Amino acid sequence: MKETVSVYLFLCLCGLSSSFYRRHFYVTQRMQWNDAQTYCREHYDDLSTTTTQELKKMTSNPNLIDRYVWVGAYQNPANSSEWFWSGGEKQPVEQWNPGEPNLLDREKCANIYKGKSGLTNNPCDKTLSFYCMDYYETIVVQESKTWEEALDDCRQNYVDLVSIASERNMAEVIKNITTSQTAYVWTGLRFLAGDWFWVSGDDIGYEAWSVEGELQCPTKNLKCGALDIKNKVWKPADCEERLNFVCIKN
Ligand SMILES: [Ca+2]
Repeated sequence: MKETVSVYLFLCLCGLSSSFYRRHFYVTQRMQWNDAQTYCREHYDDLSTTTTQELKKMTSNPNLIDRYVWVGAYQNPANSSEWFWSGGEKQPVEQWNPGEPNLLDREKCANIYKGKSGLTNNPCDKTLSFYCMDYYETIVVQESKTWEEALDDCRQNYVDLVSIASERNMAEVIKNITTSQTAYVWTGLRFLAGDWFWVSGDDIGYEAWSVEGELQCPTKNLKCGALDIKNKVWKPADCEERLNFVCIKN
């Protein structure tokens, strides 16, 4: 039997409201919008809600097999000019591509358009591949471990070591970090083969290095990234140091 292929794409860089991150999964099986929603709710949290920033990444995913790909927005049955996300929030009008949404009496579900950064609408019974999402929260683990041990712990008991890939992620982590017993905590930041990267696969776009922080080539022992809680900056640290750490969890 052919299995549905879900391609892990990226960890959302935009903590949504109070305390979560989200991650999108591209599902290549083609379904009508309603069936896609059911599928996502069974296997993930929901059909994807996206910000404008996420839309850019999702529409430029080179693995898209369709020009149109379902996401979670649908027309309010009681008001054809109003659209909601599957999760319940209102979908902002500025996310539509020019000229969309059109044909409001029959195109009641929303999709992204490969290569363009906005949404278009289509009839809900069209069968398309789609994006599902999972939500995550952050958790501070009050055990002091080396970076490798922390990584193992997060991956075994939660999802992964945290990425702090935007200002909002930073605010999110800082807000929830009050329980740490150490002044620095491990993050998923690692230096290997000449570059710093997030172990979860996120891009290093946003940066928050301490002044002495971003050394082009860190000295031998400072190849793991810790978060300095008080100063809200990243700092290269000895991977063997024992620190509390932050994981993302479902
Ligand atoms: Ca349309």
